[in-house]
Amino acid sequence: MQIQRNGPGARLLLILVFFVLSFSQSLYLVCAQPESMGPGGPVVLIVGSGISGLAAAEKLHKHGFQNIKILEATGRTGGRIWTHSFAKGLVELGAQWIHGPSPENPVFQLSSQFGLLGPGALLEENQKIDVAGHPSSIPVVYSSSGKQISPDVFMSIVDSYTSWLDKARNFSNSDCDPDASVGSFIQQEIVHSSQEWDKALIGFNMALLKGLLNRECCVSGTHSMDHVALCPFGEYTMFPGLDCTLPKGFESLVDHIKAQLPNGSVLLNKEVKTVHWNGSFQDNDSHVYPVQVHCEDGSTFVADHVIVTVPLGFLKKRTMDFLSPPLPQSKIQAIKNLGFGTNNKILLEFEKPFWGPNCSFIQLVWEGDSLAEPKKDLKQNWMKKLPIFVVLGPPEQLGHVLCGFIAGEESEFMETLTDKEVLSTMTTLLRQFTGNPELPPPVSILRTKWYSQSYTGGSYSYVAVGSSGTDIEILAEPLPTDKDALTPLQVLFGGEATERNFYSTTHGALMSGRREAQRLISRYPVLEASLSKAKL
Ligand code: 6YU
Repeated sequence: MQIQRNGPGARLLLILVFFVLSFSQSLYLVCAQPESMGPGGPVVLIVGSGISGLAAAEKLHKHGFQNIKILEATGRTGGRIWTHSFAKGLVELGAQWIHGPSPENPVFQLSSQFGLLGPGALLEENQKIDVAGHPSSIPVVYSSSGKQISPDVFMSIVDSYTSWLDKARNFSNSDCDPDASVGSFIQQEIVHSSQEWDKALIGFNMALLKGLLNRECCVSGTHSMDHVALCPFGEYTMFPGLDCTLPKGFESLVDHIKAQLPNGSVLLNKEVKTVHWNGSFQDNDSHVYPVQVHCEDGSTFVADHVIVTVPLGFLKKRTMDFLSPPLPQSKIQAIKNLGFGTNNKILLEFEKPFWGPNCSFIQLVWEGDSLAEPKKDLKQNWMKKLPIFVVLGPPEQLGHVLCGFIAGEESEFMETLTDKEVLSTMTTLLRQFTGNPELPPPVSILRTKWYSQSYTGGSYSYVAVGSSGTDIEILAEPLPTDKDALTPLQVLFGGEATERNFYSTTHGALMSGRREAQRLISRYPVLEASLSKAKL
């Protein structure tokens, strides 16, 4: 039968479609809304007040959810965003740069909306620069024999190294050995290329490359690039833009997001011990909820939904007992497979700078270093893993501060030492590399201990050999895992380690929080509808 556009048949069809749609919408509302939904809408608990948890709360609040509480184990909000006083100003203990600050990056968007960016970050030309994750300036390079290495020599090796790293990003799961690592791939490229090197330079070039690989370990937050999976390496996506910092500290962004929430939304010093789900838990008004959260201090909270945003490092320690009933096997395996490593900072304040005004970072090269895994005598050798000092600034506001980065087991060992021991080692190291035995020691030190932080257990996630982007997606799947769109969701998972293309970053964490908020919002169209009505 042919239906004419404006004929009675078409009208009848339209009425029928409208009727079916309205009926299925009402059916959806009845089924999708948990039976226990009390006055004020669904009760949502968020575990963790990092940028992921806060972003989830802010989005839910904006969409009409009124019963939201964030439970935070520590005495502060921000998690791995942590601005601290040091020297004459502020430094970052966690996230330092907005990676790829351009309009697509939600951390950039928010920071710009709140007026938190400096003039450089607001320049359109800076937002367009595509550095593809590589440092954009030329360092001052010192070798362990106290010599300064010519930037040309260093940069020619950097150029080759950068091209191999870019090549490593071009694999996909279909054309690559799943057991291959980024480290082994780069080593192959080095061996291949070294056949053309002047024999006298081979040892020196290897030492330079070892320094670059150690730097890469800091970027990826891993002990060795041999642990980072090759096939999914290119899934990590970078926005354009010249990395920038927040002049009032990264935590100023956290404070602005938090300020959008009603007072009392964040409960500090509330360490969640266990998330009980798939249950029937009553509140004082006899409403029944499927989830109950138990805290270490004995308090309990019932909820329709809980969004867990704790770091992967914490989940690794509590895989088997953080949830009751426990996590499904697929999630347990994903948590085990994915990598979570340590990248620490050693901040040193100097009375006077020994570096020039144009120096933005100092690269160290241990002569005689080879690509092989170094000797395990950590007490003796831990400092050899430190490849780079970034010059922080501006000196007028901060003073003269270097920030050393160190990753892996050596970084975890450094956490066990005293400040005095680390300061003394850094003084010896800098005297050796600058060739100046009289170099005055730093006047103060501050360092991070991300591995020992019980609620973090390291710095950030990476896709380890034996895992893939699919593990990230499995980690992000809500519970129950029943794919039926009408099954009420109980436990949802956010946090940087759940973003397949943007893991390990603040923008990835923020996106993950918004993603999980959206997952809930789309289950409650009635809240959306009443909010829009109220706005009219
Ligand atoms: C970025 C950068 N950056 C340096 C260093 C670190 C990180 N990142 P959170 O942990 O924040 O929140 C969870 C909360 O949960 C927390 O408050 C806990 O206390 C709480 N909690 C835990 N257990 C609990 C319980 N039981 N009960 C209640 N609460 C509980 N990112 O954008 N720029 O410059 C750096 C850097 C030293 C440690 C970084 C950087 C990572 C971000 O800091 C991090 O992803 C987010 O803040 C995490 O937020 P969240 O909310 O998820 O967790 C190819 C390829 C390569 C891939 N790598 C590329 C490199 C990019 C990373 N760059 C890093 C560089 C630096 C310097």
